Amino acid sequence: MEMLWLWWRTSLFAVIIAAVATARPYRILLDTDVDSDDFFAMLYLLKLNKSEFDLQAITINTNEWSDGGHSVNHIYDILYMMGRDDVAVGVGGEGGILEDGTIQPNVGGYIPIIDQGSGTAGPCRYRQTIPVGAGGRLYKDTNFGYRKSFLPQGSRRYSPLEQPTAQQVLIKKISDGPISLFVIGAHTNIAIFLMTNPHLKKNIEHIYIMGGGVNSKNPNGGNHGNLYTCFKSNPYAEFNFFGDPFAAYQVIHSGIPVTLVPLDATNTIPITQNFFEEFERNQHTYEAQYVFKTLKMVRDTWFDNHFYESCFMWDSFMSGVSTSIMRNLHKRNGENEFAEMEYMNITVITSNKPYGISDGSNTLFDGRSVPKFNLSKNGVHSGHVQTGIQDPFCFQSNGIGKCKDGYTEKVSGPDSVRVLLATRAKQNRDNSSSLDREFFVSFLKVLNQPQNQGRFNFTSQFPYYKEVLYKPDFKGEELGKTVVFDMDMSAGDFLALFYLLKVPVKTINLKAILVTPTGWANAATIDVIYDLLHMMGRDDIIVGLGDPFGLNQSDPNNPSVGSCKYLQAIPHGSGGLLDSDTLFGLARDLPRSPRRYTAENSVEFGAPRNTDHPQLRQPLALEVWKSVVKSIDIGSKITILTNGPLTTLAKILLADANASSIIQDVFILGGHIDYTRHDNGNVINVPSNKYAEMNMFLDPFAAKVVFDSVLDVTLIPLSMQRKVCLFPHIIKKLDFENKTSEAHFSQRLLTRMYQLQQRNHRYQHMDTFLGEILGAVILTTDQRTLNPTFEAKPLNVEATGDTSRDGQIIVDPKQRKSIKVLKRFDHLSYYDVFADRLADAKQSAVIGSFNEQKRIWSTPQIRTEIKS
Ligand SMILES: *[C@@H]1O[C@H](CO)[C@@H](O)[C@H](O)[C@H]1NC(C)=O
Ligand SMILES: *[C@@H]1O[C@H](CO)[C@@H](O)[C@H](O)[C@H]1NC(C)=O
Ligand SMILES: *[C@@H]1O[C@H](CO)[C@@H](O)[C@H](O)[C@H]1NC(C)=O
Ligand SMILES: *[C@@H]1O[C@H](CO)[C@@H](O)[C@H](O)[C@H]1NC(C)=O
Ligand SMILES: *[C@@H]1O[C@H](CO)[C@@H](O)[C@H](O)[C@H]1NC(C)=O
Ligand SMILES: *[C@@H]1O[C@H](CO)[C@@H](O)[C@H](O)[C@H]1NC(C)=O
Ligand SMILES: *[C@@H]1O[C@H](CO)[C@@H](O)[C@H](O)[C@H]1NC(C)=O
Ligand SMILES: *[C@@H]1O[C@H](CO)[C@@H](O)[C@H](O)[C@H]1NC(C)=O
Ligand SMILES: [Ca+2]
Ligand SMILES: [Ca+2]
Repeated sequence: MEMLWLWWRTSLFAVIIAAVATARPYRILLDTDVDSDDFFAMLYLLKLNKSEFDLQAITINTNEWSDGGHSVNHIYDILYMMGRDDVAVGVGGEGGILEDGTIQPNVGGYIPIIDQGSGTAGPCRYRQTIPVGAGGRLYKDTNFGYRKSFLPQGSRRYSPLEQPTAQQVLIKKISDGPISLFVIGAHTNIAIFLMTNPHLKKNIEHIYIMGGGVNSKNPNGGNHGNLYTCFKSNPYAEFNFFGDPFAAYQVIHSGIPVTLVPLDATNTIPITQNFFEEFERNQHTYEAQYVFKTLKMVRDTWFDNHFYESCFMWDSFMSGVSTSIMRNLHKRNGENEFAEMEYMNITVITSNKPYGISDGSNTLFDGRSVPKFNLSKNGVHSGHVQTGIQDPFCFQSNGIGKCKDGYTEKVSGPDSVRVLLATRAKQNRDNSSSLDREFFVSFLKVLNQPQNQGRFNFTSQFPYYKEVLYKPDFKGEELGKTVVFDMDMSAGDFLALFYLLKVPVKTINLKAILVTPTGWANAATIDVIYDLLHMMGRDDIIVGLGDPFGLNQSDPNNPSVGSCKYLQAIPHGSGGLLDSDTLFGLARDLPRSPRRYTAENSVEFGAPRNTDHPQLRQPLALEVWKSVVKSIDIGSKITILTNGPLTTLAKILLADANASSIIQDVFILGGHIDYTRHDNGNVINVPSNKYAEMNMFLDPFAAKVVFDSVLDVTLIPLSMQRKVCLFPHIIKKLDFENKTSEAHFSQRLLTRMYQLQQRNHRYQHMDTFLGEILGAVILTTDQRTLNPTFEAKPLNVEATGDTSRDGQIIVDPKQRKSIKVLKRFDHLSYYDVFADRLADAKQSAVIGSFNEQKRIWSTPQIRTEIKS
């Protein structure tokens, strides 16, 4: 009897185990390029029942639509809203691929495999098809402005050298057990992982991909692909595959089962007006609100008048199709609720026929006796590889491009792979509904369901949230000379800005900031400037965003895209854009300004249509310039300090014939002159160019326009900046009691930069940023303090298009005009001058930090008075 009972109990136990095993959650890792559509996909996954689908990790692909620093914080915000701080997030990495093909650990995925060298600086062969500014990365990095206005902020954030890398996260999560990969960006991260960890492939059950286009026809023009900025050279590719065709090939051909949701299927699920309106009526959760807001801004800023026909559910549709297939795995042919499926044999084109040539376009073969990665000499990878939007190889006289890089072509034979492929979206089974696709119903249902709901948005995170603008009242005060600060947003520029804000207004009247995004940060970093101004109680200072391309760098046929000929000298990863974008991870500690970058726009300013709040539109540099000119008294003039490339100033000179007559003088931080053989410039990633300085190099044509103008120019050259680059000195000087908030923040920033410099060679050049404060100090201190002396020299800037010489400055006696050059100053007092200024209680921060703001927004109090 007892034996029988025991037997009964164990078999019941076995039955329970079996039930649990089939109902196991599917572990999912999502690799994303952080486009808007990616958030729709991500939130859809996060809303599903976690005991069915468990999103374990997100790795960020930084080849295309967004930048690393902005992306990682953006994803942290989403996960925080959704109560999912447990989801691992990986971005970047400093490893490279050696000349012999050895893939080092932690390759960052910033650069496609074919161009990946040893660092994170490099060209933009494929990425140049994506707009850098409005309509592209600027919109994605800021989520049209909603990232800061809507998403709550938790404690996770990017932090230099501490952020888990994409490869670390992939290795960890795939080692932990069976997992499915969802890939909704370019394939660099996943390909690098597969190439370096073949022994872990067995843990990857399946790879689901949004990408490619096999029998697809783009509704606008009938091309296979969707590279709308480059149909004339490549009408075949789809963006995700084009971002790194060689990587996509590696993934598709990895032997792991692949399901593709290509353009064939996504082209059949356009975001219709009916769906849009139904969504507008159904926003019952924060995440639904957030997605709708974003989608609406995508619509309102859409480049043509065919949004409802030409914007599709891409990544979100893929997340629906894939999870539905996973629920029906017992069926053999990918049967699912949302899409018709078919098996097809395809490949990914990575180079163009004829194969086996060597024409300088293909770094995997050119100039090598053994091709990189041991590729076959006359194989599919050995042809011409598209070099850019204007690659002459790709053009044909009929106007239809012939390059196929990134195309998922239907092929047969040994070099083809059988994949399961979605061919079209299924009709809504309920034919009385206004939603014509089954997936629309699911998407709205899932986003609005009460399960796994977002906890709050930014304004509801804090019960006493209030937007306050701090504007000082200078009435009755005597104001000093009008100054406009033109910065490229490197860490040193932010320190210089603190300094300028502390100089008494009776000495200088800082009226406006021009942001030049052709240097150390991208345009989205403009938000950090707003935050700093808010902290310092200077929401009155207007900020103008400059053009994202240097002179002669945008594409003549399509100015929203272009080359990165000079900008490629700046690393994407550590010590480069990743850190500049986030102010070395500290930008999130600044209080949040109600002012922020927004994609809001109006017809009046050339937008295709008005958005809801055109008054919030971000002013452009030229508009800000004009408004400063208008605001000053007749007869008075403007002083300009430039701390970055001279792009914005040159464009002002070219656009406004009166500008030079209203500019008193210009102080330019940059340029390297009077060097000797051992005194190199600082463009370290272009070794052939020994003597250029970064600000000149990044836009040599602009520098030439400014140098050749009639302006009264004073140069603060590299040799002078190098006299004031001792971190320990300046950090120590800032170490006084009762620090002002700005001194405290500056000291933290400098300390962090100094520690990074000591810890890792990617941060060797940190002291370059320290010297950037010098321009602001020289401009605003009187003769007695630093005792500066200047000499006049006839100078010429090299600007011919040759990157091994461009940006160098030559003393040229034939030059009729002379430029004042800072020759000497008391550099020992410099640190005191800076520290004393920041210590001064006058013109100090109005609100010290985000933490202080959180305290105010969490406690009931009347706090309307404004310090000044
Ligand atoms: C989630 O799935 C589990 C296991 O299938 C089930 O027990 C639970 O009720 C589901 N939760 C919801 C909210 O549907
Ligand atoms: C946050 O959510 C609340 C409540 O749904 C809403 O009223 C508010 O507008 C949202 N905040 C933003 C910035 O959209
Ligand atoms: C390349 O191929 C050669 C000859 O087949 C082989 O000896 C060598 O190990 C291979 N190298 C790599 C990196 O696979
Ligand atoms: C399709 O690809 C598979 C490999 O995935 C191959 O075995 C098969 O022969 C191919 N079929 C055709 C018709 O080429
Ligand atoms: C909708 O479907 C029902 C049942 O399949 C069918 O009887 C009806 O004619 C359909 N209506 C339309 C408008 O297609
Ligand atoms: C660069 O642009 C300027 C102004 O747009 C033009 O005058 C000049 O010819 C261009 N130079 C080159 C090398 O394209
Ligand atoms: C330049 O100045 C003249 C004279 O003050 C004025 O008439 C003209 O409109 C100005 N041009 C621009 C572009 O501002
Ligand atoms: C710092 O502040 C405290 C409290 O406000 C004050 O007692 C102290 O004297 C201050 N110290 C200095 C050096 O100003
Ligand atoms: Ca994507
Ligand atoms: Ca700078």
